[in-house]
Amino acid sequence: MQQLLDTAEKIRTMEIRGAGRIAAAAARALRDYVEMLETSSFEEFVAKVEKAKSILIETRPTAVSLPNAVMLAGSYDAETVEKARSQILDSATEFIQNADNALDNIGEIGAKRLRDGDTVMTHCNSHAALAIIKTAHKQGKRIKVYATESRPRRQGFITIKELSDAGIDTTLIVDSAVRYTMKNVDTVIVGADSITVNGALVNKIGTSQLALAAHEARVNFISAAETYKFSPSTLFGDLVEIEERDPEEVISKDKLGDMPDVKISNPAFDVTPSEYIDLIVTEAGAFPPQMAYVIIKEHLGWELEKMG
Ligand code: RUB
Repeated sequence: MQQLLDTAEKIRTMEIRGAGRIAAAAARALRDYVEMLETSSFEEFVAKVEKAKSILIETRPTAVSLPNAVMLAGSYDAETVEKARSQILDSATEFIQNADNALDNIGEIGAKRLRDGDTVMTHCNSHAALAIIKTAHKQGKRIKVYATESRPRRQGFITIKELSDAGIDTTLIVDSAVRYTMKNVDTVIVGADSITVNGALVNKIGTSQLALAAHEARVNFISAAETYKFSPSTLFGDLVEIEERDPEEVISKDKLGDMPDVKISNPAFDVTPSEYIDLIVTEAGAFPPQMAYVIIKEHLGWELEKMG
């Protein structure tokens, strides 16, 4: 259990971050926990596995990849400890493997949308978005990237490191330079924490500003998202909870000093409506956002059965 609690803490504090990494870490933690779980009572096994699942799911509220990963990795229908254990080990291993392959497919599919000489803008740090840019670069296309800083946690610094390590022409901009810079951009590519049934994209705070600026400048706007980033519960009316993080991430109490009455708001994600999204690139193909329902139905049907 201690290992699983450590992973949960790393997700909460963002030592492990990004919807895809969070999903894979949760699947691994659950697999390792189940492998070591010592009990011969099936009731106890079920209770402990369910408890472990909710500990992982409760770490961060916005990325649907987390509950989807825990449900897919932790699925079993056997009614004995050993059979259920072995089904979970298989499900979790399959999820981790599929998630890895999905990134390769997204890279291949999305790279077709980039031409030699294109300039891309990206936001935060998304492995799915970077898979597209890196694949196009490996194919010999000359791609230039503007990466936003992504305050307050500055995930843009991770992005510029990854891009420059890959030998890609990279420029860092502050978040408020997005609209000014958009005139030089051909395509915006971002990741996804959740995609709702009506094709809205929930992603790092500021994403909707990129989308708005891209729309105004007639620039393509693409989200790169594995199918497990679509949210089945939105089909049943649930809203995606936007995580509000510690104000200390924005400014420390010391620096606020003589302004104790000033409040700090630190929403970690925002919502981009489907009208501003040209394409969602998944491992199963490139879809318009209006097809979110079909993706949920075909790829996350297990969840619908459980709910329906
Ligand atoms: C990360 C973020 C990323 C998505 C997709 O937010 O918004 O764009 O999670 O990432 P945080 P990936 O840093 O708060 O976790 O494509 O790597 O899954």
